[in-house]
Amino acid sequence: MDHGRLPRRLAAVPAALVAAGSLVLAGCSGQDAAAPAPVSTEQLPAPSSSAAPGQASEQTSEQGSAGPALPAALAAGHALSGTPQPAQDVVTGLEVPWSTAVLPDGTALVSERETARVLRVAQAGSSWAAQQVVAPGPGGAVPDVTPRGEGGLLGLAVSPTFEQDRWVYAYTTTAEDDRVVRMRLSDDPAGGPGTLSEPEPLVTGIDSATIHHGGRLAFGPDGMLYATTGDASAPSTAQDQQALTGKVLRVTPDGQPAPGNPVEGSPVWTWGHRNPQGLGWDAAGRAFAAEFGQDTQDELNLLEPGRNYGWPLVEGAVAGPDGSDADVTDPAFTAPLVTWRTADASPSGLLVTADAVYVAALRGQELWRVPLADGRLGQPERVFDGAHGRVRDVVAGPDGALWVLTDNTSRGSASPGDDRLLRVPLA
Ligand SMILES: [Ca+2]
Repeated sequence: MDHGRLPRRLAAVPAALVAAGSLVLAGCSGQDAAAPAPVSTEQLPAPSSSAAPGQASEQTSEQGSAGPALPAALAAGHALSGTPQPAQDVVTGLEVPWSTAVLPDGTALVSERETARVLRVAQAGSSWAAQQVVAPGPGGAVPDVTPRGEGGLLGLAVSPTFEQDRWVYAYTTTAEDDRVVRMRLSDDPAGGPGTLSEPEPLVTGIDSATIHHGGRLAFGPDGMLYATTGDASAPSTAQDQQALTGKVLRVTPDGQPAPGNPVEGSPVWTWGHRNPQGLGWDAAGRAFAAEFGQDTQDELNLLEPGRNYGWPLVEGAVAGPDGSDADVTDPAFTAPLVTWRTADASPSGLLVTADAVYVAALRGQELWRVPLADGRLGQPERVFDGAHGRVRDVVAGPDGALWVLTDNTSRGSASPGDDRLLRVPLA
């Protein structure tokens, strides 16, 4: 990767991370198979001062305007710190929930993967209650969603300028593809949960199979929309920079390839991913992503534009299924910061707070806390110790706690319809 070819404005924003290439594997021997193995405890590279989130950047100063405000979802995470306390129920009786997104009014939206419903969680007296937002599809669901396998109604994201534009973004599986859409949320003057408009397609034609959809959406500190895509069971496409699968995409809020992407006119931001479902930024503007490995190692990565995260030549820090001849130390591949055995993690959603990266883990039935201090990661710690089953997502809740979705109804569960939105206070 020749970073010198990146447009200057991009190099000034998230890619002050270019030095990440200097991170080297240190001690991922796999010998302590019971514990996750940080592969680097070195100082993470800091973005340049001109790229501080929410500040005027080189990119925006070229446009002669102030920098974008930090998206509320990121700011809310950065305001959190402390030790996780025992979890409490916010809402019970959810059916395969996938994503939570908090609105400026202190309510939150939850997507259900298979019903394609969007629920609005609002305070009701001293507790919380969920009601279905009415969308134009059958039964008030989001239209054109065709759940299959791991696909359906997946990630949600709220526009950073929601109070002006009312856009809610969603990653969906249709009969033909995976796609990113947006819908306008209208409030109900009578105090009900509101309505969603017909979806406007923004990014279409993402190949879709039964498994490996990716599906996480998040607005970055640069105000651009990022989407994680899986390899759709076609691993080699992750190495094809023309394909939309096995990537992290970066587009404008209108769905156009974002200015300054590694290849102008392409939405591709990073590549070589298998099935990334977690995405977040720290207060310094570093991008983190979590990704499912196949049989050996799951990953927490530091993302920087134009980098190749290795799949299917490399899995975690070892040779991948197509990598019998690959040199996993080749700097052409960006190594993960942390790896887990797939049985311990299988990570989905991710939240960066002031002092940690939290990772929701499905197969590992865990909420992992990876300490983050002074730009260094610490040894991952278990928060739930299996107490809540499979865990799908973690966000900063509107009440100052972590809000966490379980995922126990999607696999022939013994307790159908009993997935939960939990709150985990920090103290
Ligand atoms: Ca990788």
